[in-house]
Amino acid sequence: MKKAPKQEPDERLTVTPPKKWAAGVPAVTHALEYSLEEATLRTTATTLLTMNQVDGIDCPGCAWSDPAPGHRHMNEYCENGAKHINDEATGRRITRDFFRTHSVSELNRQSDMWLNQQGRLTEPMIKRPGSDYYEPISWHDALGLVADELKSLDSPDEAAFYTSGRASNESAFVLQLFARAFGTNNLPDCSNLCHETSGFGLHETLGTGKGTVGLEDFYQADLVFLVGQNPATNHPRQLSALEKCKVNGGKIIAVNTLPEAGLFRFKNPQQVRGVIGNGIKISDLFLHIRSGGDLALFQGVNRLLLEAEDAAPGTVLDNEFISAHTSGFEEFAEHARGVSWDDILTATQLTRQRIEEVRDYVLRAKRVIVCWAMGVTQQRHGVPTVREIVNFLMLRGNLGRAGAGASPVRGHSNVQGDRTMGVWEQMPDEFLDALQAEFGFDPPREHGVDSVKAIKAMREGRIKVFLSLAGNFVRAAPDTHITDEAIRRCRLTAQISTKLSKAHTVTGETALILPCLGRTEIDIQAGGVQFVTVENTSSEVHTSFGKLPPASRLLLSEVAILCRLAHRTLGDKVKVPWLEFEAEYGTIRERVSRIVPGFHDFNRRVTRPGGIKLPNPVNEGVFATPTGKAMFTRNDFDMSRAPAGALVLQSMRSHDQWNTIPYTDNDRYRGIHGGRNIVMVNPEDMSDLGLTRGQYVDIIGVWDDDIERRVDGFVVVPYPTTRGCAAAYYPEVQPLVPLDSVADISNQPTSKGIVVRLEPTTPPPGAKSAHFHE
Ligand SMILES: Nc1nc2c(c(=O)[nH]1)N[C@H]1C(S)=C(S)[C@@H](COP(=O)(O)OP(=O)(O)OC[C@H]3O[C@@H](n4cnc5c(=O)[nH]c(N)nc54)[C@H](O)[C@@H]3O)O[C@H]1N2
Ligand SMILES: Nc1nc2c(c(=O)[nH]1)N[C@H]1C(S)=C(S)[C@@H](COP(=O)(O)OP(=O)(O)OC[C@H]3O[C@@H](n4cnc5c(=O)[nH]c(N)nc54)[C@H](O)[C@@H]3O)O[C@H]1N2
Ligand code: SF4
Ligand SMILES: [Mo]
Repeated sequence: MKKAPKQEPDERLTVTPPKKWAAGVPAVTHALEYSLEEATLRTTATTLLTMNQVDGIDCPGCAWSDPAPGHRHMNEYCENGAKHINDEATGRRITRDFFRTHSVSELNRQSDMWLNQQGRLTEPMIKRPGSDYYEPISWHDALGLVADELKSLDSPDEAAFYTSGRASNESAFVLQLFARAFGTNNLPDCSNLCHETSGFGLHETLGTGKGTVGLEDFYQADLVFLVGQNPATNHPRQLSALEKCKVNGGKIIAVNTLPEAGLFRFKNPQQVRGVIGNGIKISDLFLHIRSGGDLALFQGVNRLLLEAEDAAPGTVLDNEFISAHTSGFEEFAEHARGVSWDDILTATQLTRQRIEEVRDYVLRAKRVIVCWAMGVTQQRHGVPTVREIVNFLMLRGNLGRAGAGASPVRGHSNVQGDRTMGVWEQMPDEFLDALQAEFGFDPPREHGVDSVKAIKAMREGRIKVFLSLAGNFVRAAPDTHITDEAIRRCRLTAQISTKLSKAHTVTGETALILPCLGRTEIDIQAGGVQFVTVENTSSEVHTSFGKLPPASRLLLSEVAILCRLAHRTLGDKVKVPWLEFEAEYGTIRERVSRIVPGFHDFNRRVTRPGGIKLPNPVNEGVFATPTGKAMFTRNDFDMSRAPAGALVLQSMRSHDQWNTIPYTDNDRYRGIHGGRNIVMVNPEDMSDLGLTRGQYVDIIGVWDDDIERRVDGFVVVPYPTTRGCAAAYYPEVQPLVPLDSVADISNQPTSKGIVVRLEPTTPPPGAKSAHFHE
């Protein structure tokens, strides 16, 4: 068994210029370095060679799609996928001795990275009221205790059930079934913090919340937009798809507040030219946009397209598509024609010439895809931005045909599947009716709480039991101090987890750690060896088979934990065969096949190579909107400004982390090594604000209430971010995101649009000195 690494903090924070290309040979070396630090050579070989293969382990990283069976590379994974999988397959273990020597409050003071590095959780633990230590507890007693707490509540709505997107379809389905059979729709999830905005924007306009493109579409596209997305770090194999697009003659436009490495050049380590050559140029046009300026950009482009049509009628717009499949065009067009250029240029900080160049690329392209991620969704006006992107696509009929469409690139490997399985606080009546018909109970109809509302309800004492299926809610959610206080007010918190995190150190009066199998591990139940299923960003549902022996013999699968808990809580009150579900997951899929559209014959179809491709109604010309057509919308963009002396801060991921969990404190592509408490500022803003490079500052939130939001001791790093826009890492700056600062309509926290001031400070005790290399 591997011991936890001794922490040897790097004395130096080193800053080198950002990289201009991504991947290549260093990516392979870095992946192996991290893997071997965590796991043995044999384990690494097992995980990596079966990763993303038919009958293999689905990568627990992002939701990017696999090529069709027969077209997969022997190494069908990226540097970061290798890190994610071996972070789970680590040889390190946390035993009961660990919890005897480390109190909960002491663990709470450790860094996110340190907690994760301690290894896999191995047995159920309880922190009892008044105690500051976790102690062992049997599964029987642990689940009995949760069941008793749930049964003692005055109303089922006093409980909330959080899900993070690594949970499988099977466990997600069981969780939502349990919550609804218990009587609540309180199903907050990580999607509320991630692509909720996309779901709303797409649903309103197209009648479906999902993306409309598959991997093959990228190969055929003439033009791909990458808006507010950092593929080299967060969806690395997307670069292979973009490479194919380029080789086939496609063009790429990147829109970002930062010049991210992978937006410029990609050296594909799976190809000879990537290993020895200069790789391939990715972006043909880079738009260095102001934070939150994307809506104005697409309005500008739409206005130019309308004007081009006026100048040469019948040559620019797809009038056939517009009249057959859309509604609201006239109102939209009238509005778009009236948008002022001054406003567009101020909101985007781009020149008109730049936006005209975009128009020219668009006019030359028959097939256009727009990809976006957190740079769009975690903004106040994210929903209208997504709607405006849809307007843009519809103008030239770039929907429902090959090589074109909308691509909200999903984060977690099964975040989309969890929603498909019913993990949403607002599931539509058709889904609830189907549950009712299948299981005979009456699911609650009133919407439940999302993540932000859950925090408010816990804070006000309205939610008393918080159960989490995967994830790290206290670090993923905004306004850390408020969220922590809310969780601490709960009577019971219970975490179904693979690894230790802050989620186990910020607890209710009673807290439980319920350790579970990860996706890499062999899952044997009474009915034999089980597999689970997941859905990727292209709506393909496929299997994932665990390959490694479990990290501890005391682990249960997520499905087993949830089924036993449901059985203990509900007994025979509802006619759900929980124990049959636990014994054989095929019986869960059988039910799903009768409840969720597109899943007929689920068990048989999902085991075919490549799995099931779920139909997207948009691609069949069906729009489930009030008009039965795709809807053009009129949107107004955000002209609000940070007050003088303030900056708009985005909180983003480094190259070496998985969401709330940093693996190391390096961010290779951005040239940051040995530290995460840094804030990237445009050199001209630095001189305006009188800041020097390497200087220490506190970051202070600017928000209209009387709460002070501050993080201390961050090093200023000059960086080519857009003027007025700064950048720092998530979750370190999480305390700065106000709970009430949410996107209109979707209620998603605005983690990319945080208004802050930087206040010079003296270096904290033991501070690292920063070294800058040109
Ligand atoms: N290695 C790794 N992979 C991951 C994850 C991880 O943590 N680590 N997380 C997974 C998850 S859950 C998700 S949701 C995805 C997230 O994938 P991304 O959305 O790529 O992740 P972020 O780091 O949040 O980066 C957002 C990008 O938006 C840019 N940006 C910020 N504000 C704006 C803006 O106003 N306009 C524009 N145009 N750009 C802007 C930032 O500079 C950055 O490049 O990644 C998934 N994959
Ligand atoms: N400021 C700011 N906040 C953000 C974001 C941002 O960009 N900026 N991004 C948001 C986004 S996009 C997302 S998706 C959320 C992420 O929020 P979450 O999904 O809640 O967080 P993760 O960090 O992915 O959760 C990691 C934990 O999941 C557990 N885990 C891992 N694998 C498994 C498994 O197989 N089973 C079980 N049961 N547990 C497992 C481990 O214990 C690990 O510690 O954060 C959001 N918060
Ligand atoms: S691109 Fe995403 S799914 Fe593919 S190997 Fe990398 S992290 Fe895993
Ligand atoms: Mo996400």
